[in-house]
Amino acid sequence: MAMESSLRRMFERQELRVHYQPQVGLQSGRITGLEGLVRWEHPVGNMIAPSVFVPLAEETGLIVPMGEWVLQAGCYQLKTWLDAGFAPMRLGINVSAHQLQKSDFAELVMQVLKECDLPPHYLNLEITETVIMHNMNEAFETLRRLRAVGITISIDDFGTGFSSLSYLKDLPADHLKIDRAFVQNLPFGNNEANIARHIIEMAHGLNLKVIAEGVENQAQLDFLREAGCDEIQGFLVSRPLAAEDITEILTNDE
Ligand code: G
Ligand code: G
Ligand code: NA
Ligand code: MN
Repeated sequence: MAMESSLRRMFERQELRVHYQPQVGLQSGRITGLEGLVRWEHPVGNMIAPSVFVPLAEETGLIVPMGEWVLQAGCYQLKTWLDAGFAPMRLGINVSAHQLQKSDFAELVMQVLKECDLPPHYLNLEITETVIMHNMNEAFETLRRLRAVGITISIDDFGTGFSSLSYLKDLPADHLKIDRAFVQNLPFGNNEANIARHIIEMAHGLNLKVIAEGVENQAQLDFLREAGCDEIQGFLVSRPLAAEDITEILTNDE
């Protein structure tokens, strides 16, 4: 397939970029973290949507080197921001099933942190519940090793998988990200409002901080604040942006 071969060449051509989307604390109003999101700058000019090429990269296994590249580029970039004197914040990196399954995944992550001279507590790995459920015992073991050195874990897209809630009781994680499907219709729609409120309450009971995804308007923000949500991410704060544009936002956030 044509797209697959050009996907394979993207490394040599250096067509990958990382964009960053801020996460903001609802108490402090400050930026607490940035989620790195891969972008492919195809030579034909337009960016090809990650919703198109990420699934393809997962199918072909290319997600493994791609994910490693994003991790490395993101860690170097965060280190650059920290060295420039911006306030401490986390870097969120998405991890796919293929990556988490590799027996040397934890070592690889620690190696990258070492190369970048980035203390582990700055790194937050975002893992969907579907990926964790895929091979739960081994996934838990890997997550425990990562957390033992100070790396934090977020459960991404919470509520959209087909997993049972039973895995939550022993979950080695720090944050839970409410999927935007549950945020979209807030504060309207009794069901959404109730689900969101109860996810937050349950997460806090499990000692997890809650990040709401896909927050686009003030009414959603007000509801989430009232419900005790810890942090938000979404177009209301900012779209995912190139590093230069994030530098500008960080400068204004001082
Ligand atoms: O940015 P958005 O369109 O940006 O992303 C689309 C999808 O691609 C999301 O589900 C997001 O989690 C996923 N994605 C973006 N960047 C990465 C990445 O670096 N690794 C993995 N595994 N998924 C990513
Ligand atoms: O699967 P994951 O949660 O990593 O995906 C993040 C995706 O959500 C990216 O595609 C990103 O561009 C998108 N996104 C981020 N904020 C918003 C938002 O406020 N509204 C919508 N519709 N999408 C968002
Ligand atoms: Na994510
Ligand atoms: Mn998500």
